[in-house]
Amino acid sequence: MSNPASPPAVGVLEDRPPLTFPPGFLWGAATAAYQIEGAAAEGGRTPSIWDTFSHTPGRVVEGHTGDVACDHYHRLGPDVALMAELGLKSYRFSVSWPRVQPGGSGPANGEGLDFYRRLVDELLGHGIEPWLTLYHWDLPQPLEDAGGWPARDTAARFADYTTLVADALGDRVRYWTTLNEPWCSAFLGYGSGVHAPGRSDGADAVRAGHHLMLGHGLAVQALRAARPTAEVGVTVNLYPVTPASDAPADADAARRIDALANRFFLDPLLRGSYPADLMADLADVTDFGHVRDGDLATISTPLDLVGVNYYSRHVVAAPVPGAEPEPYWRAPSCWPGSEDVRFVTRGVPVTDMNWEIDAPGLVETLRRVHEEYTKLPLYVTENGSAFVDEVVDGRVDDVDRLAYFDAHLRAAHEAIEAGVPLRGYFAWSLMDNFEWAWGYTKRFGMIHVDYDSQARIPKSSARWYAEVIRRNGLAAQ
Ligand code: IFM
Repeated sequence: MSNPASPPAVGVLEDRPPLTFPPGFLWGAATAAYQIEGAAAEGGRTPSIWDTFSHTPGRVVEGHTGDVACDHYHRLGPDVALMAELGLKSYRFSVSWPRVQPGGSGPANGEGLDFYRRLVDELLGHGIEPWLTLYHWDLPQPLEDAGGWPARDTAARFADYTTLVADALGDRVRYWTTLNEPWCSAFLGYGSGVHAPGRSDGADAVRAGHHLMLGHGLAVQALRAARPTAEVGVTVNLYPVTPASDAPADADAARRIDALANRFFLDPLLRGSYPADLMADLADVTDFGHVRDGDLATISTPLDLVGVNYYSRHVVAAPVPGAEPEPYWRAPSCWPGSEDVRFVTRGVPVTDMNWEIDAPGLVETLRRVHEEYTKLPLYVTENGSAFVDEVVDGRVDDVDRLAYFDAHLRAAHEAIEAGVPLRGYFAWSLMDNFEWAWGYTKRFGMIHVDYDSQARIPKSSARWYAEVIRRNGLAAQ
């Protein structure tokens, strides 16, 4: 996948009307433990699959690791003060499983839990609502050694870990999400292997996806038992999938990718079943023998909210016999059973990840979840863009990122006007951080991080977002 050094601008902000969001709209920003905390070997923390993966030569660009990251573990106070300066109403963070339950089983590590107690207390002290994600990809390494997410027992371990966190933090955290983006954990971690643990087996990816959702269902039940008043949900990353042409074969390619990317998760979580067409597409990959009686009822345990992460759209076309696959999707594939589907670029502006910028896709996605799946409150739990930033005279004028946020907030507002019960929006990300296989080479933050000095500089987008929050909406441009 090529990544242009200077991606095209999204467009200038002009002639745009002011928009106001509903009262109480939850304006936030998000991060994840391994991407920002650092302190990888401190306070009793033991390795996760991402420590092992990032320390394996060739896995992460330039050999970057999360050992130090943004050193947030040691900078919690000033970082929360920055959030307060921006006026954030909520902060979405994840708990590092190997920090609070080293090894992934057994008793809690008090020192690890204390870090999150301090974080939550600091947030509450500044009037910022903590939003806790239990799993943002950092599986304790011993659980991977025992089989990882393709192994059923990992789901039970996840529920035990959830109880430890709920007992420690349930008195002060109202909003909980179990998993972040299970598609990535399953299909990038065990399918293409471009994410930790770096395994490549289609059947394992499908099993991993099922056990992640089973773990989610068990975790919801554990949370409800420990904290009946908690607001509990899950975060899925969704894409509109569009056929490249009107040809029936392209429509079928879109159906297949939609099944794997979206419906693989939405249907079990919100309808309690796997889509029949998905199971047929995967017939040569797995017989779904790993699905046991009662699993789908557990997976679809009722929720209080659904989190949607939205970044871009997939445009796809039917396989061309004998053609080379697109480089990004070259085998091993993260699309088991549909490896030959072609991902097409339309020539529209892209971010530094080479992801097409498609704000209308957010309206489509939110409407689809609301109209086809659930009447529960929805939250955009991540949305944002990587661009190449330059520090000039101590400032970062990230107009492209700002325009991306503006366009997507307008889309979020359009969805609300269309009847979607969208209750909040979390910008990804609060600060630049470890972007997984891309290491520190991609910057998604509203706050610039100098990884040598750990100095933070709020970018133009951060100042702009602070004003959006202050007004509860967008000013006229
Ligand atoms: O950085 C990631 C995040 O961890 C999960 N959602 C997508 C972001 C950008 O790739």
